[in-house]
Amino acid sequence: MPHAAPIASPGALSGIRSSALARAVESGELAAVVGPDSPVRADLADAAGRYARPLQIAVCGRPGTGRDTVARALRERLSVTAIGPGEVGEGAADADLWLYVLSGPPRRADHTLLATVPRDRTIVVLGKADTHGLGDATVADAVAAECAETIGLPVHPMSALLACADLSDDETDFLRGLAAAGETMPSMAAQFLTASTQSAETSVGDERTVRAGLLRRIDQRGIDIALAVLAECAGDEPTASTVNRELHAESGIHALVPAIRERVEIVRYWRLVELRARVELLAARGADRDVLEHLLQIGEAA
Ligand SMILES: Nc1nc2c(ncn2[C@@H]2O[C@H](COP(=O)(O)OP(=O)(O)O)[C@@H](O)[C@H]2O)c(=O)[nH]1
Ligand SMILES: [Mg+2]
Repeated sequence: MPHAAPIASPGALSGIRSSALARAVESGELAAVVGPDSPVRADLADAAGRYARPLQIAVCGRPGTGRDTVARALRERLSVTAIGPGEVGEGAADADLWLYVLSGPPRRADHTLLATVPRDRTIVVLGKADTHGLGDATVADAVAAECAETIGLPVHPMSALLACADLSDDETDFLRGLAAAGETMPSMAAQFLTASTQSAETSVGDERTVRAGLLRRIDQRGIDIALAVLAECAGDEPTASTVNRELHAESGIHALVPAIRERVEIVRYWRLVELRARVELLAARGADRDVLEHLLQIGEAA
């Protein structure tokens, strides 16, 4: 009986996807191909569980580019399992996709790191896009296009800080007051800190502290967007959740959804390759060998 290699050749790529193994695991019947008392039943159930685990994305890039914030944004906005540099551990080996964070035109270290991740499963973002050209998103688009040209992969501008925005009602009320007074975000961040006319106590604490907190949490562009939203809708009192939603929408994170979807088939392929390797090991042990080898056959009619 022909035995497939653990890593399928390109020719086997379509075969592996329509194999008896793929059908069994995707219909939830993998463990049931053997009897209830089979010594491999628990191993098959375990392998099926692993095959169906949630999509896992490893976030990488040079330190300081915003990797931890990107990982948090992926978890909070897209509900995927994301591993940032702070969480690297046993989970990193299970990555399905890699998300590489650039901070600008790639440097030598970026090229070196990018060469270590699988190109067909890597999505590249220009992080902290909000810091490129305050108030003019086309600047980040242009930088991202330049990066894409250099590395030969699409580059998505993204502001993870905005994707993670979680302004409170009090902070929103404070910003609403500024918008009503006609205040706009100055081009120098320090001027926002000192813009307070009086060092008044606000409902959220000392005004300077509140302003510093807002800069840290959503930065200049976030404040700029929030002030614009609050000024525009002065009549119908937008809530914190309205402002947060606008900040999330402006962050660019939603553009990653199609980029992730496009790679679902390749992720499925690599998971099947891993599953085959496990089933091959089980078959080699001998119990229920015929059943397992039948599963491993490639190119059978569905
Ligand atoms: N303006 C802005 N700052 C960000 C963004 N993402 C991260 N930062 C800030 O950059 C610093 C480093 O972030 P971190 O996620 O820990 O980067 P890491 O060292 O690559 O993990 C922190 O002060 C973040 O608040 C972003 O999208 N925009
Ligand atoms: Mg960090």
